[in-house]
Amino acid sequence: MFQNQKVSYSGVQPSGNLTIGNYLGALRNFSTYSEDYKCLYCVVDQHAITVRQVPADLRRRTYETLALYMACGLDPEKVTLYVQSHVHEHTELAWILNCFTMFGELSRMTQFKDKSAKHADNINAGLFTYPVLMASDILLYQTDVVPVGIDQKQHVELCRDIATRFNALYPDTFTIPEPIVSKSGMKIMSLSEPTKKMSKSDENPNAVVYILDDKDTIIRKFKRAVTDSDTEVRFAPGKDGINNLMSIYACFTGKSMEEIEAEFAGKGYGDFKLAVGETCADALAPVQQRFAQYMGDKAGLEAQMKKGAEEASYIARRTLSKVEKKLGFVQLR
Ligand code: AQP
Repeated sequence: MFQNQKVSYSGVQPSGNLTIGNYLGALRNFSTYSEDYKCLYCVVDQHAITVRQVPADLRRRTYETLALYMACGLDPEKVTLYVQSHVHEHTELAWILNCFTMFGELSRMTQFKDKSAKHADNINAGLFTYPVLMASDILLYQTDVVPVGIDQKQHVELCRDIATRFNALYPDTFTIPEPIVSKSGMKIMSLSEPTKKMSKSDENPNAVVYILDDKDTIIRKFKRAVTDSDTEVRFAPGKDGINNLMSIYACFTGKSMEEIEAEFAGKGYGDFKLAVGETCADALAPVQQRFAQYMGDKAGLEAQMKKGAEEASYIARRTLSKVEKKLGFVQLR
């Protein structure tokens, strides 16, 4: 579709303040594809309403997420950055794909199980069909690669199954996408419950390091991170807290676990936690500076949203029209 250029697609929900899990698992890796791929990165606001949102917060975070994309190095002149609800083809294709997705498949999704346990008073149909909307996001753009954190790999695999099923009935409709999990493959865990994923919607702010936290806050949060009664900085089974901190340090420094163990040999957890906090804060400082500049220009962000939506719509329309034609919908000219 893009003169033989491959397509990279991903999205982030504006469902809370973005965390270092979102940064290390996804955002930081998006710019890797800017040179060789046609890239589209979306602020997936329609996914966010599967759990209740305060409208003013959702609106503010939609701007912030777009600004963070740019602050993380995505140049809107080279990549398409847009907001999901601005391109109506996402929900239109999602309806069609719902009819090609099995109840049993959706019931097996880990995120659905986790989120329905967390929001037992609001297990809505959107939460259940979330992966179908995500499949629609990806397939609309004939995507080749989807850079995601490991927690989202299952959804991309379901998307592949849906596309393969559709293609078997209506050949050559969708490109089958490949999930790309960053080399470290890390799932960043909560600082207070290190067996649980670090999530932007966590109610405990001390469990989460936000991309926009200031240096003192970041250092304080790492100092308070739950570890164990051992004192040696060592990556080992059962040491979930320290393993998580070592993974975070490894992601920011590029060091191996052996190198980290050697660096902190003979030093205690206190020194290590301080180093993790300082390294993380220093790495995020330039992102925060650029973010502040972009947020200072709301009109500029809106212009980007408009440009991105136009670029995305053009491609989305072509795929949706191809799908509708194959299904036998009457197309009026
Ligand atoms: N803890 C994490 N470790 C590694 N990667 C992560 N991602 C999220 N958390 C971690 C990756 O960030 C991208 C955007 O995620 P999302 O906004 O689509 O939703 P999510 O995966 O549900 O992220 P959150 O932070 O947990 O949001 P809430 O709390 O709203 O559910 C994805 O590529 C994801 O893999």
